[in-house]
Amino acid sequence: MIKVNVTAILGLAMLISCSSKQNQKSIEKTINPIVAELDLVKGKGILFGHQDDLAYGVNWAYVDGESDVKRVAGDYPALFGWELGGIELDHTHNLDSVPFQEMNRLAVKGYEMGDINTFSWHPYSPIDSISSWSGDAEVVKYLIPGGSYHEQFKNQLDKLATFFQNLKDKNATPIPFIFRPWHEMDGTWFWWGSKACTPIEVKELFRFTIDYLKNKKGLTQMLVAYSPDRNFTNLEEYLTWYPGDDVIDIIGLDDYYDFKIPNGEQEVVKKLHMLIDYAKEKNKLVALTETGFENVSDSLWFTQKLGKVLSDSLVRNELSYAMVWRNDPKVHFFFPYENHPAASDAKRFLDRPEILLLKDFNKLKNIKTNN
Ligand code: BMA
Repeated sequence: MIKVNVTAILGLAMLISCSSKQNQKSIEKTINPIVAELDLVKGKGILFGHQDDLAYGVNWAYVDGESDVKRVAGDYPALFGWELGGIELDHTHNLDSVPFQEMNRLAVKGYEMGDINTFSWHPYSPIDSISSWSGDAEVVKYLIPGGSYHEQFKNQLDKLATFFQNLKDKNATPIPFIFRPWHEMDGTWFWWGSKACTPIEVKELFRFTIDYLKNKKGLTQMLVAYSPDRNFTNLEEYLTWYPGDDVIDIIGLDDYYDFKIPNGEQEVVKKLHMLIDYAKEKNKLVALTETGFENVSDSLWFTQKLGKVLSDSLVRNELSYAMVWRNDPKVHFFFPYENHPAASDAKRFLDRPEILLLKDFNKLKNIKTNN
């Protein structure tokens, strides 16, 4: 059923691209199926996403069919987030102990269910294997073309590419996905952050990464998200590290902190409006690529904070998705588990018509494709 719809959406995407007003015979580009799907939901709702949702939750791990979002709200998220840190060192498990084999299986399953998959990557430095959270370490300048560790970096990208190439459906067709590397570069906590390298170096790193994965490794089914953290007050600042319109498909924001300050929701809305203006001008998608409130210790956070931002009329009409971070019982969680004090509020938030879980998303795809 879903496979038929996805095929139909692909058809729709080709149709849109063929009937495009532009007379660009030489640029025969087909639209990525994820773009077609997200265009379809635009104005009708915002996909809700959750990191590692199918892998583990607060009271369970690796049980097929489980999901903390489903336990609380009766349905799966419409978008699943996954983390690839460790793959570049041939680790069998990512840095949060998720086996890569299992991640592949669950991401493929998620796709077959109708979900969109998005991947983050917190690599260990190819120079000395220090973790991503080494905000003072000078790494980037050695990785970019001409740098003394460029070949080792390419070797890391080869391993990442192999994982992505193995994301295939039953017919061995490559599964489209979103990749969100080098995020929160405006922060000071990563070795690609504002303390350790220059914007020009980050742009080069970003451009090289995508060029290599798409053009050398053939990963043309990939969409790319640009996601600084919240440290900007205008568009120019937001675009400080932007690698270019030819590289980026999704104009993103990672924002936890603004939600913690009084009336911070207005700050998030203001920032999203800047992103929306830019995305409209450039014909791109917009997403709140990472957010949440650690351990959901405000029991009304979902309706009163996140819900407030997502019900702003421009945001509601233009945002493609919003994703909350993972539920790891040993570290932290960002979606309430069953009977948690915030669970009923989270359900109320997810029940809102503008928030789309998997069934809502699939229904929208059916309606359009069956017409
Ligand atoms: C952070 C935390 C860490 C985790 C990392 C990568 O926000 O959740 O525990 O290792 O993301 O997933």
